[in-house]
Amino acid sequence: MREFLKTLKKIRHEGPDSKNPLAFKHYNPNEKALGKSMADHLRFAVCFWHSFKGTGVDPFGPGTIIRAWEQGVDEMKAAERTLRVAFEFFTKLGVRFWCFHDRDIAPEGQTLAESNKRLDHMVALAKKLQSDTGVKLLWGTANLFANRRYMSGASTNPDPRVFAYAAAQVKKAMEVTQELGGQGYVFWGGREGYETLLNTNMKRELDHMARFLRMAVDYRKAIGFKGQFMIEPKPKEPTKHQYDFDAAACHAFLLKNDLAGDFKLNIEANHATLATHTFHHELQYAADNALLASIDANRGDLLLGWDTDQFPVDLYDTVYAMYIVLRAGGFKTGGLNFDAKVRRQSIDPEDLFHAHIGGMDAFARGLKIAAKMVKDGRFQAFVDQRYAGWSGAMGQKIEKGRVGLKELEAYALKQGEPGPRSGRQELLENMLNEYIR
Ligand code: XUL
Ligand code: CO
Repeated sequence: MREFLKTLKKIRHEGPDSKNPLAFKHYNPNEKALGKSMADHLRFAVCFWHSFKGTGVDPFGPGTIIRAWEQGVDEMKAAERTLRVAFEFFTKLGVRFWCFHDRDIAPEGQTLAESNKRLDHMVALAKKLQSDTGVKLLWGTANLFANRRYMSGASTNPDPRVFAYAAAQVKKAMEVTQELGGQGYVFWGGREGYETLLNTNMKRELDHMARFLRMAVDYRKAIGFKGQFMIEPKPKEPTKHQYDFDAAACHAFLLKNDLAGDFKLNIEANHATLATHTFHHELQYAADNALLASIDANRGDLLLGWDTDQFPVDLYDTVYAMYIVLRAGGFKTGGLNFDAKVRRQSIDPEDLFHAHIGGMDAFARGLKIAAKMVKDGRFQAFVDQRYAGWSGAMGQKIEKGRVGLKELEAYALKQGEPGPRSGRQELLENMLNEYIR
């Protein structure tokens, strides 16, 4: 295999005292936490769109990132080279998974038929590269938001011809995801939302979105695709109001439309914060409702307040996240996909390594710390003790639905004032800091 990233070697674990920026300090794939290897716990994936198609474009100027391997060749040759470089990168970084949108790996053609042909060509190459390197596909998806035909949405477009085009694209993207052994398929809302209710029939659009997802479920069954279907919540961007606002909104939509058994969620950190939730709130909601399948690992910036998609380096975030993932039983088909992009000034291929090494080390530390928290059981013991009354006679009667307001009134009159107890937040925050070091 031709090397494009010649100067960059395989990234190895050198331990916490290493000063080598191109080495892992904490991520050690075979090291065990709670009886399972770090690689199996974390299931890292590189996302193709940001890391290999991102150019650093922002609203004030065009891209700043120019990749040498894409220069001086036609767009299909550039696509082939980019895919080869990506697999070289995955291998040198030591990740076991990748994720892509149809249009990231194969540029769109003049017609749908040509786009499909181009995609087939690139999928054949991806299949070969997967088998040469052992890197697997975590999930695939379709880009139903970049082309101008989707400016008013895909499945929620006022024009059924656009709905049909999007359906055709999802059908094909699902087929190629299956061809590549994808463990999941993601539906992120793209432009499914609205800018103004003055031109929008929200009820009709949401019914169409449900119809679209139902068709996808039917087709998955027809072709025997076993991958996990996921919805990725996001509250805004690109539209002012995205329909898949947050985990709870997605859950309600799935329940209403009898789709809850067919979908789980892919929770993205920066989408959670855009919804004015914490990342761990969204993870906990998903876990509590058996909806937590996968994570798009990144972070936002409080001062910017938009979807900056930065690489995750905040230890509190990774500790909280892994504490929830571990207690939810870990990833099955999902993993940690770095849906994150290097900054506009980070123009060298080397920056892609720094970004991923930092993210992987931050999650490895998060995992180690969270595993210790689970093992010690101090936080769990506190919570159990706080709710201990519910295991008592009256608590159980309430939980089992054996009493009503009348019985509770009699009980309260007899009991008198319950007497409040401290929630001990500061004590618990200090205890968390004992672990984060
Ligand atoms: C957009 C986003 C997407 C999805 C896949 O904010 O997160 O890249 O992850 O379509
Ligand atoms: Co995402």
